[in-house]
Amino acid sequence: MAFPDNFVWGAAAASYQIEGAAFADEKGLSVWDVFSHTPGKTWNGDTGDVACDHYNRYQEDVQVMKQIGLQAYRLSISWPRILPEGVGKVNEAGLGFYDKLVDELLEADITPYVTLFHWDYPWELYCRGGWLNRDSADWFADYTDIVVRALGDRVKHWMTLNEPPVFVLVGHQAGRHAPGDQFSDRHIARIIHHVLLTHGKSVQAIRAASPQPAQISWALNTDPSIPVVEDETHINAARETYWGLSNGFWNAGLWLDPVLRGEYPQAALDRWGEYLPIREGDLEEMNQPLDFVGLNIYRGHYVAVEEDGGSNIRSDGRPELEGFEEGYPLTMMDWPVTPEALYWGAKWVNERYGLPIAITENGLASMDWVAVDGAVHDPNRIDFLKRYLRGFGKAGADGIPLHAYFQWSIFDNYEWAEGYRKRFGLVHVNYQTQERILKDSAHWYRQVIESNGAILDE
Ligand code: GBH
Repeated sequence: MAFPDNFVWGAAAASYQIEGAAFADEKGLSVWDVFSHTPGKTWNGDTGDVACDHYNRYQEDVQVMKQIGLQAYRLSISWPRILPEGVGKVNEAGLGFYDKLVDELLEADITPYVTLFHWDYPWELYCRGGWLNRDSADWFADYTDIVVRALGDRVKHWMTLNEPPVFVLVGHQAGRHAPGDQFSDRHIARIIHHVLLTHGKSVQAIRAASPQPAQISWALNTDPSIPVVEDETHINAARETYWGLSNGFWNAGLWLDPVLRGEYPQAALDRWGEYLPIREGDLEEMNQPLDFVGLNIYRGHYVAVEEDGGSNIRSDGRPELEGFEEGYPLTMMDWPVTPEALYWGAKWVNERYGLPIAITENGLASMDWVAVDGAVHDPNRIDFLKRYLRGFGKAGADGIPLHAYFQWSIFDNYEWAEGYRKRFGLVHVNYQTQERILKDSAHWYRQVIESNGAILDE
């Protein structure tokens, strides 16, 4: 059996990418509100001010999810909607939105999987040092407590942070995402330590506040190494590449070892130890039991072993891909289609930590064809999802415990610095009219769900 009987089929989205209503009902500013309104930062100057207007259309949107037959929906909560200043006074209107959304989902028989933070960091807290400030862990734990007290009677699946390497590195090192900083390694290491501490404190806050046994994880982005030949030599080389620290701060072990083993990888200590502000007890705080590992996977990197015994890995940890990636189809993000990524991602992480695996995001941006008959044809999306899902099913057939799969994304939405030009949805959104149209892939995904993946073999 590739997909177990209790496997969960879902789709995901995130607050700033779909809600709109960026200045409504006393919501505070997030770093993304400020960044997207800064000239030159996003494609076409696009902002999330309106996005899919999901804040006002959530009832209709839940009906769309129901039509697709989703068993679960992964949403995120806007921290400054709940706490306009990040800490302190609670905004009941903001909390009320998620309260109603959760009820609407349960009414439709869709299980909410709630991510507490998907990048819309409170501007007020950024002004107090943001992630550089060690207090950020306690600020987040307080916020967690408020949300879990409000929703925990109905929500039992929680994720703390979405893609910590991306918001830390793209937001604070490359500066291409909010808040747009370009810090040195010293500051980045400090931020990473605080983010890991935040995760651990948040997990503890969830367990303490939840009135029912909660299922907890986070959503870590990772680009798995894939052996180009499935023999022992290549598999070992791919494993070594994956856990080796040649891709620096992006390395999955840097993020997962503290959380699941209570220690930084030795190579990370050798490299950044003097920058990590480790205090007594920090690693224990980070190392809280999780119920599954959530992985966001869009692509992998092929690993080849050369005749002299070396491999094709460059100093930045990325394989030299000439001859492999060339000729591979690229998605509209220019990421190559590498369907084995879900198999190897599940395999590497499960063999090291032993936990069930959820794919918390997977999908692609594609050029969709809005036809004269009103349908939206997206054959590339069906092809992509089918091949990636077969890879994930293979992991299940190999005995790896699979928990869930969340397609990214239920709707076309605000693709951060790329604005609205990149469409990831199962559902097309006409941004002029806010009309939603199910793409061909949505109809296809409905059948995948109904058959618990059996149609993938056809
Ligand atoms: C996710 O980020 C986000 O969680 C989500 O909000 C977003 O809309 C979605 O994915 C689509 O972008 O080596 O140049 O080929 C994606 C994080 C990290 C995935 C880098 C692709 C490889 C880029 N990405 N990764 S490259």
